[in-house]
Amino acid sequence: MPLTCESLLSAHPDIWHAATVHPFLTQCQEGTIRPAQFNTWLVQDYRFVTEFTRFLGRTLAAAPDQDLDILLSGLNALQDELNWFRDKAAERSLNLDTPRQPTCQTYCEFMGSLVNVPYAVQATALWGIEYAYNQGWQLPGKMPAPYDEFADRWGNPGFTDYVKLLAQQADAALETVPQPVQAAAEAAFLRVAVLEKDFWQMAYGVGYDN
Ligand code: HMH
Repeated sequence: MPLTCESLLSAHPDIWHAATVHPFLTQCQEGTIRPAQFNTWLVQDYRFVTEFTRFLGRTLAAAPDQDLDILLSGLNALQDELNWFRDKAAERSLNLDTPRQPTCQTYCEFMGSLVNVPYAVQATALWGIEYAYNQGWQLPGKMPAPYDEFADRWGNPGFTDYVKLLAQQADAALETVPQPVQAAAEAAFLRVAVLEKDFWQMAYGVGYDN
């Protein structure tokens, strides 16, 4: 049986739950998140997305012809997303040059490590990273302003479709690789899940400090 994205989720429900259900998101939905926490997340996530863009670029470089179209649409969306982050930070007078916190740094280093690995591993990690936000921002239910805009960015139907296509591409890549590469893909998925959980928690470790 080849590994699939679906089989990863059903083999590891607890760790995936911890990656996608967190008080940070519940408090956004309730409108009770403290600005210091939200702003900490926002700045760190911008720093994350700059590195994630490079990771997607490396994944694109290794992709088979038939996957280029979807990955290019992802890169195109990230161009918009980086500009949107800059707008959101400016609205809140946040300094995007704030150093990365250790958790963000660790996550970025992990993505940096996915350079000389088979495409199947990169594609699985890419799907996991995107699906974590797609689920995380959707699961709490409708969010009030100003958090609705954030929930919609990763929860909107177009993004949900994109993440499904990423899963199909990862599944297709996993089908053709030997068992040790499947094991590496599973390890990458688990690492993503832990880092996602830690990333939400990071917002509570420190207040935003300009
Ligand atoms: C931490 N994971 C984190 N930030 C994001 N913006 C995404 C995933 C995007 O899917």
